[in-house]
Amino acid sequence: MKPKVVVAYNKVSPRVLDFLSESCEVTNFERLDTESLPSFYETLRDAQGLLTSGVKVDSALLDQAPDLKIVSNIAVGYDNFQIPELSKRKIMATNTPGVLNDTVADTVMGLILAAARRIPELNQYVKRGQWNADDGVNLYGTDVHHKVLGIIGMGGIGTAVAKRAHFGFDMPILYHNRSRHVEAEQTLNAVYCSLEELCKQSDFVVLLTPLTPQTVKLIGEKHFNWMKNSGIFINASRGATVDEAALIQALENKEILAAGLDVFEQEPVSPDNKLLTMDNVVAVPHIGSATHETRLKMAMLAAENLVSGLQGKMPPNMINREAFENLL
Ligand code: 8YV
Repeated sequence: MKPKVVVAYNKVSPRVLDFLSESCEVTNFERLDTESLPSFYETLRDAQGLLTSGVKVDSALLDQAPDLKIVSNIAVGYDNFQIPELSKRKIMATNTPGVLNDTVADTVMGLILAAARRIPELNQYVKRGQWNADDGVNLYGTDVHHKVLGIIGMGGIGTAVAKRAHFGFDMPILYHNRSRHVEAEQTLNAVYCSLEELCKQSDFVVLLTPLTPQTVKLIGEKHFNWMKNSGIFINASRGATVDEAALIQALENKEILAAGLDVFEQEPVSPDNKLLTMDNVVAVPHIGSATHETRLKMAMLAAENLVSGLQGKMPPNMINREAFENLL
């Protein structure tokens, strides 16, 4: 009998569903809302696999899914998974590292350029018919090339950003990370430094750290004070890694020049959020990895992780490997 798998992801490609259906009995929930939730939980009751993106997998959900063997996230970040709880129940957890690095790095460079050169603001200006021949200095932005880039979180995405900045924009790179990245130091001249030094010396501060209990509100008032008044802050990690109230205050008080944000404390962001009223804030709706090509690769990799786990193998991108060392 094929194992039962629940897919909870909006618009998973038919190619991924076909691949899963070769070895699993698949039930697909494109959206979880009050209407579909009872049937989602009902289906989970005897499911062995769950393929999802961003759905909170905690003890409340796991209590409804006693047969679950593996949960596979279509994302590199897995702050939606309660890992200790999954490990305790001997449920495998997987994610999708690597395949999204270049795409997210492109988004980060887009946010840097958009914020520095005021592209969304000036796009509106032109489209509203406000452009006139006398315009001059009031349209100026700030250079990106040759400016200092500070990267907080030098993993695969951070390295892909650093490559673009080093080779394409001649930017000196500073970075802060849990561990040293020798290759980035050797090939990109990246210089390791403390968070304080990074904030003080960078023209652009890019936050890419995963959300963990240690990184909640990692960046707050102190860090914005350390940053240059001409500094631009970019967040492409998770909204919760930044104290959003402190960011709003720093922008209002002109402690920093601008921000480019892919992520927010609350998503979708509330229309009342003050950040949305600021011309010097470039905001996009958590689209870091959102291209057709990359989202397909992520979903396929997540499906492969799921199938290999259900076949009793160690999935290639296992998060809680230590919980299984003696079992698989
Ligand atoms: C997606 C992400 O937004 O991979 C991550 O951690 O944040 C993004 O790629 C996520 O998969 C939600 O769909």
